[in-house]
Amino acid sequence: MNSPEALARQVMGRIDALAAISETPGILTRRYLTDEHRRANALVADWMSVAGMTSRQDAAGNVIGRYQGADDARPVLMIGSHLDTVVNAGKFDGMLGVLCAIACVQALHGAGRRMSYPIVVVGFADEEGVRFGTTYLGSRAITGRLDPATLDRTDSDGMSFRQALEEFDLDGDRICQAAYGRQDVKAFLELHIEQGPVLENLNRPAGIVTAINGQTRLSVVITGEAGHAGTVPMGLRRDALTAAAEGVLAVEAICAGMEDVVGTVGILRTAPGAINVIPGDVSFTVDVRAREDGARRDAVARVIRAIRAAAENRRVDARVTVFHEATAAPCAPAMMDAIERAIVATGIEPTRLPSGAGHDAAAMAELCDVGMIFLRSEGGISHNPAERTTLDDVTAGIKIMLAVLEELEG
Ligand code: HGY
Ligand code: MN
Ligand code: MN
Repeated sequence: MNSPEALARQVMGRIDALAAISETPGILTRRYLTDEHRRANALVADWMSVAGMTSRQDAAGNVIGRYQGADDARPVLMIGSHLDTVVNAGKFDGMLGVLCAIACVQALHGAGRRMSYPIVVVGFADEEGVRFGTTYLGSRAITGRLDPATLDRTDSDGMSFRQALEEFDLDGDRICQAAYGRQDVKAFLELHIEQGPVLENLNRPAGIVTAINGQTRLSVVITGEAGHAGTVPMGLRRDALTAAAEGVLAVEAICAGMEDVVGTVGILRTAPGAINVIPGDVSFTVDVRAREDGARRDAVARVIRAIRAAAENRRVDARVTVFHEATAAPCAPAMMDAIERAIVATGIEPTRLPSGAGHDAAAMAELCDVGMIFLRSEGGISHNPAERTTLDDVTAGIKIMLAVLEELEG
C-alpha cells in the first residue's frame, strides 16, 4: 500500500481531486482566501490526518501537518509547497510538492518509522500572488517577514487582504502568529515541477535546484486622452495604447539583450475599450526575473526609463510603481548535497540547475536552509492546463524525497 509506486498513484488521484476545486468550472483557478482555498485546505488536512499527522490551519491560511519525531523537541524539517494556482493553471504546480510530502510521511507512518526530527508538511496559502499581486504571502507569514502594509492591498473587486482574511475567519492583526523562529526550523525542502525544458532535454526525471531567481513586479498606468477615432488627426493624438505598446516592446528588447534576464508583460488593460475611441487609459504589469539581483535591478531601471521616454514622446503621462520585489535565493550547499546523494541513490544521473520560476523556498530562505527537488515537466510547459509530470517521475520524486529525509537524519 505504501510503496513509492502505490503512493505515486495516490498522488495522481489527489492531483485530480484538487484540480476539481476551482473558482471557474472547466478550468483551474484557485486564489488565496476563496471558498475554493478553504475546501482545498480541508481536503489536504484530511489527507494529512490519514498519513499520521495532526493538522491545523495557521493564522495566514496555510494548512499545516505535523508528524512527530523520535525527539519531538528538535527543530522541525519543513517540507511542502503551495496550494494556490494561477488563472487557468496546470494541476501540478505547487500541489505536487504538497502531495508528495504527505505521501512520504504516509510511507514513514505506514512503516511505523519516526525520524529523529519532527516533520511539518505545509500547504502554503498564496505563492502565486494572483489575488493581491504580491507573492509568497503564506510563506512570508511563516518566516515572519510579511509587511503589514500588505494587508491593505486590494484584489480586483476592491476587497482588501485584511477583509479577505476576516471572511476566511482569520484576523489580519494576528497573522504574525503564523511565524516560526529561526531556532524552530532545521531546514525547508520543496519538491516542485521544473516548469521549464532543461530536465526533459537532458532526459533526466529529476534535478537539484541551485538557486531561485529574484523577481520584480511593476505596475504601469499610462494616461493619454480618449478621442474620436475618425476625427482626431494622427499627429494630434495622445494615444495611451500606442505609448504602452512601445513600452511593452521595450521590456522585450531590454531583457532579451541581457544575459539571464527575462521580462514579461502578463496583464494589459485598455479603456474605454471601444473600436472607435482612441484609448485614453492603459494599465499593464511587468514581471522581471534574473539570476543576479544587480542585473535585475539594472534591467528594471532601464525598463522604467524606456516607458517614461515613450510616454514623453507621445505627450502622455506614465506612472510606474514597483509593488513587489524578491531577491534571488541560493539553495543551501548541505541541502543540495543531500538531494544529490538521494538522486544518485535512486539511480538517477544528478543535474544541478537554477530556477527561473519563483517558489516559496525563496521566501523560506530568509528563515532557514532550503533545498529543492525539481521533477521534469513534459514539454517544459507550465502555467497552462497542458502542464504534466508522469507517474514514473512522481514515483522517482517520492523515492528521492524519502532518501533525503534519511540523509538529513545525520
Ligand atoms: O511566478 C512564478 O514564478 C511562480 O510560479 N509563482
Ligand atoms: Mn506557479
Ligand atoms: Mn509553483
